[in-house]
Amino acid sequence: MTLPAASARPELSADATFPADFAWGVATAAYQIEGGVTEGGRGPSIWDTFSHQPGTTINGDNGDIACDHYHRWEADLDLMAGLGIPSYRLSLSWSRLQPTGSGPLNPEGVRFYRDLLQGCAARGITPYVTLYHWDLPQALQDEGGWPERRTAHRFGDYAGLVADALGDLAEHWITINEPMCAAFLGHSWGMQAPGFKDDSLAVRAAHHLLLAHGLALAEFRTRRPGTKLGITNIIGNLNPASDSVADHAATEYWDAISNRIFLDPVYRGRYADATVAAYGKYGLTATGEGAAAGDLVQPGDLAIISAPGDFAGINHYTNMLVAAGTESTPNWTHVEPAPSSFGWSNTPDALHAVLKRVAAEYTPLPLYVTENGVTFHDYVDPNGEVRDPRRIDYLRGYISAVGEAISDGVDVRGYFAWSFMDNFEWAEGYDKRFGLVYVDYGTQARIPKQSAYWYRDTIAAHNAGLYRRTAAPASATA
Ligand code: IFM
Repeated sequence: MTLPAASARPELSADATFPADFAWGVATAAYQIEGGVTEGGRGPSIWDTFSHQPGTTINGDNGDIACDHYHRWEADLDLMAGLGIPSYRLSLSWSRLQPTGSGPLNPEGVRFYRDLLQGCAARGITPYVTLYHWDLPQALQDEGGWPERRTAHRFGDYAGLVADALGDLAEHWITINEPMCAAFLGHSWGMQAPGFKDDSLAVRAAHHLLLAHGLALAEFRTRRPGTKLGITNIIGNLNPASDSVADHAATEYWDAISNRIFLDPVYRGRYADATVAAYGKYGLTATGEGAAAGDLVQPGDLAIISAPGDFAGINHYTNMLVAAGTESTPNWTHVEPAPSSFGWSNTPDALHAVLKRVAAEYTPLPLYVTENGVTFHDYVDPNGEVRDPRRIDYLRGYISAVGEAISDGVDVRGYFAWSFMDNFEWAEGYDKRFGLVYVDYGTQARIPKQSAYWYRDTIAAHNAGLYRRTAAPASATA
């Protein structure tokens, strides 16, 4: 494919700075793009099961074929390289690598990911690899899934095997993507796999996902001491809808059960009092001190969960106004203006605020924005082009916000646009298009959107030294 020539220098905020080696990237996840769900010895995952149940996804969509990346990965990497994108965050399908979630790795799965990661290297693309992006092997779900403690240990075992089999091919490893969604969207809100609506299961899943993170980190530390490790959390920016005491209290409550439930244990080594106040009824305690056998939080769990990582991954999409409602009913609204086709806002200051908050309140570790992006009703125009000026506006704002946070002293090392290409957006199926590259699902043609060229030119402008540079901070490791 011949790509259009670079346009004029894309403008970012004059207050933005970036380190010379800033990681400019795009992100995807296995189930959302791979397809090939019965090929290469892959076992079923909870997303295969869930998406095949009537009424769970828009239009009954599923990931059986998705972007057919399993067969088209070479052309996809060629396109990425052609767009000058130097970093790629991808995830491994647990059930492709270990079909039932225990036992030895599947050699065909290992071969696929070794080829993929070596394919990145061959094209000068640096991979950032996520071990778990929501696709639990169905066999482990049949034994109770994340609400069961043993699943965390299965994940630790899996991580150790992956470290041995693939750990030489990437430096940066993310243990778990967005435990908030895996736990709560999957076990409390019922809108994602495995589709439960039970807060107690969600809280148990949350703790075990965090424990799984810590166990995986320990396995990698032992087997691949040179790798850089971290967990990715999705962090919303929450503000009270009014000055009322009730709205402030509601905001703190939602912060405790959506953000702090994952940030505090990893970076402070204990669950916040506000989180325990909300979920103590399901067995959550601050540290597990004095727990009896069988209690949810065991002595030692928080030490495992808070073992030092090398970076913190932040996914950010939404800015929310929180109004008092009932304890069990979210009463928040996304902030206008310019809602996406998801109804999400275009409010870059929210990302700036999240980065500053995590750095100020939680960790001195380098931060990576491991996902950020937006959906619109993109379409191919009669000239065969996909014009998405609102996505360009969104990216310009959010990338500027990252650069401004860096200028303010926050150590941000990279930004990964979600997503490289349109893909299976979970319960929203193929209805929501997040990609920089348009996917025609009928033909599997890839058509870079205007925003892909804008991103290419932004990266090129950075490489040419057209944006202000930050010296790399001395503090950091990753
Ligand atoms: O598509 C998802 C991704 O899998 C996890 N983070 C949020 C994205 C957009 O909803």
